[in-house]
Amino acid sequence: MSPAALLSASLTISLGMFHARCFAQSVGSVVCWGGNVFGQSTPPETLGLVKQIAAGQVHTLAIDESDRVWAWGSNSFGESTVPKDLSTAHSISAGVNFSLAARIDGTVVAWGLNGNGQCTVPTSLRSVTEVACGSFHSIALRADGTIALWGLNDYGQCNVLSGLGTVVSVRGGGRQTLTLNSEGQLRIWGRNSDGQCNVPFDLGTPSKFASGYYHSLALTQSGAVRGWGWNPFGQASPPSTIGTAVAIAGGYWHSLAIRTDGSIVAWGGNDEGQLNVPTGLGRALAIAGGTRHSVAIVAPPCNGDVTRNGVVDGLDLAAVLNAWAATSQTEFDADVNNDGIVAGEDLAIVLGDWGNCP
Ligand SMILES: [Ca+2]
Ligand SMILES: [Ca+2]
Repeated sequence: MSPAALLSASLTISLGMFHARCFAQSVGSVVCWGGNVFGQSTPPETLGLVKQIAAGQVHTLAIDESDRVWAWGSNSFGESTVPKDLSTAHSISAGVNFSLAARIDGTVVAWGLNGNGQCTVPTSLRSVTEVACGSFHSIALRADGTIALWGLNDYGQCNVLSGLGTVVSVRGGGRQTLTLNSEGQLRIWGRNSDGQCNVPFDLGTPSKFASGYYHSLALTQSGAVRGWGWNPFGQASPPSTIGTAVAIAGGYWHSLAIRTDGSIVAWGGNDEGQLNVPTGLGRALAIAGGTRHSVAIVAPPCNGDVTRNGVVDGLDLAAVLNAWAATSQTEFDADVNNDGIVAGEDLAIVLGDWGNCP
């Protein structure tokens, strides 16, 4: 079959297929922007692909594809010195000059500033599936849906409320603790200076939730971003230009979302460039907000293998052509060279790789 005929056949086969395709891929490269006074936006050069990120006040954490924990940025309190007894982790979080990690075995390690006991992990704590940092307090979710809280408790943020139900996910804010339970109920407690604990009555069951310093964010089942709480820079007012989102994150006074096409939207305060999303990033997989910096995991270049099935063939060509013809010019990995548009260059890359296929 000639390349042209193959292409034609593939186009027919792939119509609809490309759009229905769902990447299982979850690792990518770390990209940081905004505040970098402490090097919090400069990942180590040796850092490879990562699967999880966390942004603290002025430091940043990542779990790489081998489950190892990395840290960079401010190290005034040792918050960027990963403990030697932490080999692998499945959950990380970063607060103000301290860090938390849940090891694969379910134990928790904390390091950095311990002025409020935020790094004094309860000795009996086991079976932890997720950790979250507030600014000065720590949150751990156990496999049985219960939570443990320790550290600064000036607004009751470390009091385990009754009636939380079976918790499935946790987050920390400036002085707030956030939990989502198996019934889809979001609970927020601690400091409520700006209404950040007042979950909107019409929110329904959020699919995702996040906290800024004194503002809160949620993603509805239909992908709409909601915000409430402290709002001097509009950080709690998601712009209508977001459309449908798949991920959200809060910083000190800025907020971030990933659209369905993998592009990033940032809003709120921009005093250190935390809203200046680099152009041509490619498809974002995860996002995190530090005090004045932003962190994303971006899908690695796919070269010509747009469908990421290990083979460069007519389906990859078809995927590029489909996206090229579509209104959205940045759809998925058809933007092979990650420059923000799907164009002839992307097609040329696929054709070049096709020629190199065994
Ligand atoms: Ca392919
Ligand atoms: Ca391109």
